[in-house]
Amino acid sequence: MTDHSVIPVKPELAQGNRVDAARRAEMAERAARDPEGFWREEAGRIAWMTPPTRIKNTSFEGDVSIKWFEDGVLNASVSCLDQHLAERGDQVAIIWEGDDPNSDSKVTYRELHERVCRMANVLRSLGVKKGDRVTLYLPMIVEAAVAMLACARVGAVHSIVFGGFSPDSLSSRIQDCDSTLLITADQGRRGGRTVPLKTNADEALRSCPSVKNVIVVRNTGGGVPMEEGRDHWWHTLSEAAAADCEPEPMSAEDPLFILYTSGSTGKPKGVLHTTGGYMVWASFTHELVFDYRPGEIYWCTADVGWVTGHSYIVYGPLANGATTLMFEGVPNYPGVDRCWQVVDKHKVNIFYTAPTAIRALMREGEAPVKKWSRQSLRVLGSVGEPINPEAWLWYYRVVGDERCPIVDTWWQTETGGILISPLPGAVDLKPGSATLPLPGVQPALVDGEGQLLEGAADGNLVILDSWPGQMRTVYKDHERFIQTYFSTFPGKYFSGDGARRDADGYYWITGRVDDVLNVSGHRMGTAEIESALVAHPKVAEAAVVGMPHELKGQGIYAYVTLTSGEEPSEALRKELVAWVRKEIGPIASPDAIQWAPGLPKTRSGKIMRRILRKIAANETDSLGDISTLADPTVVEELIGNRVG
Ligand code: 6R9
Repeated sequence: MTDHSVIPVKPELAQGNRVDAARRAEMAERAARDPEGFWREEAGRIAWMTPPTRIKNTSFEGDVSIKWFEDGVLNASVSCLDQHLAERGDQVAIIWEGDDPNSDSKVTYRELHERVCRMANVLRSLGVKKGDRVTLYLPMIVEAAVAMLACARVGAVHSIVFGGFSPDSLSSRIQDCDSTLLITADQGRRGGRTVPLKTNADEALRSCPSVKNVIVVRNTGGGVPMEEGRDHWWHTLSEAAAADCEPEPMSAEDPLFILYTSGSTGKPKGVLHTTGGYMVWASFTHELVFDYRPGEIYWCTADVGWVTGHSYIVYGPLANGATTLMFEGVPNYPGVDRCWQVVDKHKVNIFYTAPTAIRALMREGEAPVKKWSRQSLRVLGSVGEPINPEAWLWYYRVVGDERCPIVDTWWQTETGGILISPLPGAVDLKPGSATLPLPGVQPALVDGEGQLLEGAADGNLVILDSWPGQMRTVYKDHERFIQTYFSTFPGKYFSGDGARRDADGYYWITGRVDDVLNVSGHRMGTAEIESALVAHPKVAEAAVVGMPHELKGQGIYAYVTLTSGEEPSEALRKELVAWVRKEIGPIASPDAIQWAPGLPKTRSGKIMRRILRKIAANETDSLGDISTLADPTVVEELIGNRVG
């Protein structure tokens, strides 16, 4: 099937949708013509202590300044909790499904409110004040959502570090934002294995003098050392705390959270999101893109350590009064039918996952899917990387029985929420395309010189004007924010992605055009992996590129030059893989390491990654011009010793 195949909206399935094609067009037109009026109304979807009168005050020029709803006052936890108590206090807010299929629990809005208030009081009693940074290093347990909302309630800025990251990655993220408090758990559980969170945290904290207190959730009960005066059990503190807590009044532009993400250079950046615009965007997009209807059960399989977990497990769904399912485990444990078993068990209506999971499940065939009814499913979503049409069609045909529209949602940590996606029942689908921008979003394509491209075209994906959920700055480094996103094409936000636009105006994201890899939907900077490798005493130089990978989308291919006197060996290869896992985390494990006595460099000493990418992808008949290399013979040598 070609990518020009269209799957039109099925009118019988679109009945009851909040937004149909006409309404979508009306919204897009209004948002473009009268952004102030449009966003003033949409701001009403969240709870304000003082509603904003100034709506949009943004500039992509010069110093780049982005402010939305700036004179509004609110607290994100009130929008997610207090706002719902009168109408749906006894409705389930979070369904927690454990790694072990026999463990689950349900938390109502009223219970969640109480748990958040208690933890917020605990934070205050430990001296946490508005603006302080709190780092969270937690598994997928209800306490993760409680901790986020408790930070929001007292005005502290949370920084979540994915539980799969190493002690080193954790400590550098704590140091960058000077957190004074860390919340972690004894251990996590994933796919039947335990994750030593507290042990990792202890190791990380040896180089984090700013952290004065550690709150530890007793999760698995696995014994862990507690440091007198520094470490406190979550349950002890929270049982002793009062069950209500005054929310801190926050200005719309006060920070809500920092989330570190990989870029093409240097260490991960602290992406900063503020309160008002982010909350409006999370709520608006969650409702529109998933056509969320009151009473529905919604499941996003992401981890709260990534932005998808922030916006589409916690803030968006809770702001909308949804029932959000939080899953501790992995899609293939204890069996490859786990997702569909959970869908039937909890009658999930909306299911949102990543292409890498779909591809892995697709490989197991249809039987594990067909074993379960999946009758409750109504909308399916995809996020994190381009979805190939084969996987899209399998998802549509096998998982959704051709009944559920698929929303392929393009966005980034930086964008706060979804920017390009079909709306169910309002936009005809094309397998593999993220389709059209949401109302209020102005994407465009530019060529290498920054010239706007019209009509059907292939280019760099930029956004021409601000939307409320946009990141505001890189934490403590506004210059880097301007440099990274607004200097390549001045006056425009550059996403780092390439895209094609077809004759219908549909966007097809082709992937990163910078040195960022997307491995199973996780962003990895090649520079980070390279610096981990060269930190090994036997490595003189390293160059990392992406290679096509059937399941992960992209795999990690590393070229390594050893220090003189060192000999390549299988043992050393294993040692380097283990080293990178330890330095960054398992998600950064190289899939292939090629010993490279020399790397292709220009005369000025720049590594020509274009050539390394071609060799890794086994496309050596199209290397292009190599005449500018200082020593073209290294290329022959590298081709001859390609791995895999
Ligand atoms: C939400 C999230 C962002 C990068 C982004 C792009 C890729 C995300 C995509 C997609 C094609 C989609 N990406 N969604 N590519 N189609 N539907 O994943 O944030 O971790 O910051 O990654 O992921 O390359 O630039 P983040």
